[in-house]
Amino acid sequence: MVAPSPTSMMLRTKKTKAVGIPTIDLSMERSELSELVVKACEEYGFFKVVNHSVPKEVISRLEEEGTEFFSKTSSEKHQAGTSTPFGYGCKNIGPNGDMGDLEYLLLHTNPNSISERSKTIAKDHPIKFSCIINDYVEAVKELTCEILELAAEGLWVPDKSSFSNIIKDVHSDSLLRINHYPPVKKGKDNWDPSKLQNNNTIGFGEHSDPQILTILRSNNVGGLQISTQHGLWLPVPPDPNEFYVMVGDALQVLTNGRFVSVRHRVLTNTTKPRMSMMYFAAPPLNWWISPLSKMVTAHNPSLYKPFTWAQYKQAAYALRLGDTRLDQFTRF
Ligand code: GA4
Repeated sequence: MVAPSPTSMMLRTKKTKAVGIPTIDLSMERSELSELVVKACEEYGFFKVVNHSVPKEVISRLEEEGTEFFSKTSSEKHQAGTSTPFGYGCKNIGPNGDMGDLEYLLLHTNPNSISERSKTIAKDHPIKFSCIINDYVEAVKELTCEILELAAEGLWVPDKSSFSNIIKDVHSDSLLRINHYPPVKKGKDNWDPSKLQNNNTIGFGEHSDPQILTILRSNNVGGLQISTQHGLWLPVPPDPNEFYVMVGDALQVLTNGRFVSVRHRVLTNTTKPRMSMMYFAAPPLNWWISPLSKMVTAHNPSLYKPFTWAQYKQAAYALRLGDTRLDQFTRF
């Protein structure tokens, strides 16, 4: 078998322009880094980061907890609370009938909320569980702030903390999600050709994330795909040691459309279980979201009406998963 080379992960568009997922090495020189972050956020709204600061043990401990939780019986898992929206969910995504071939844990990252949830998710070791979640959230939040500061520098925003301060707020509405996609075997019950994508079922349907930034890590099983600006679905190679970064709708607004939120989906594997963990970095509920003044000029007027994060969430939860929610808040 031939080992995959970087070029083998690239696709070509009709005009033979190579498209591939940007990889950003965080140990590089800062000025170069900030330019690369901006470029990736503009072109893909998606990139991979390597040489990040999140300790390996912090990641592996969360992975172990996730594996332990999802191996429980269905009735034990349901005791973690129904996902409306927080707790354990199975197949249902959101309140409007969206379904996927997955199960998940969705948690608010507020430490009090984590401590309460731990009592039902990990009944026999709630304190250990909440420490593992808090350590992961803190480490990934730090990585998120570093990336947001690089983005602000690359955009020449005068205060490089303009984006990161939003998620550092103690009332930030950031979330942590652990998704488990059991393998889906070909069988007469689940193999309806009209519901298949390249012979796989849909684990999590096409959507963009409403928040500022999503930091994703998965085990070694693929399935994630991103939609490029050329309308191609690009498979994302799994890498358990590194993180993928996704621009969310709120960052698209803060940059007045210069960065694009990435549409993505997950297909199930036919033989292996995929587990992924996402940190969704969000503003506090009462935070007003509108383009930073640096991003608005006479030639480039604000594309969006101001709205609070609570208003945006309300709009998101009133729509289907795949709907484009920003349309309701555009000026033109
Ligand atoms: C997508 C990103 C996050 O997973 C999430 C999802 C949320 C949910 O599963 O409850 C939503 C979805 C997500 C976007 C539109 C609404 C809300 C399901 C849904 C139909 C937790 C989030 O914040 O938005």
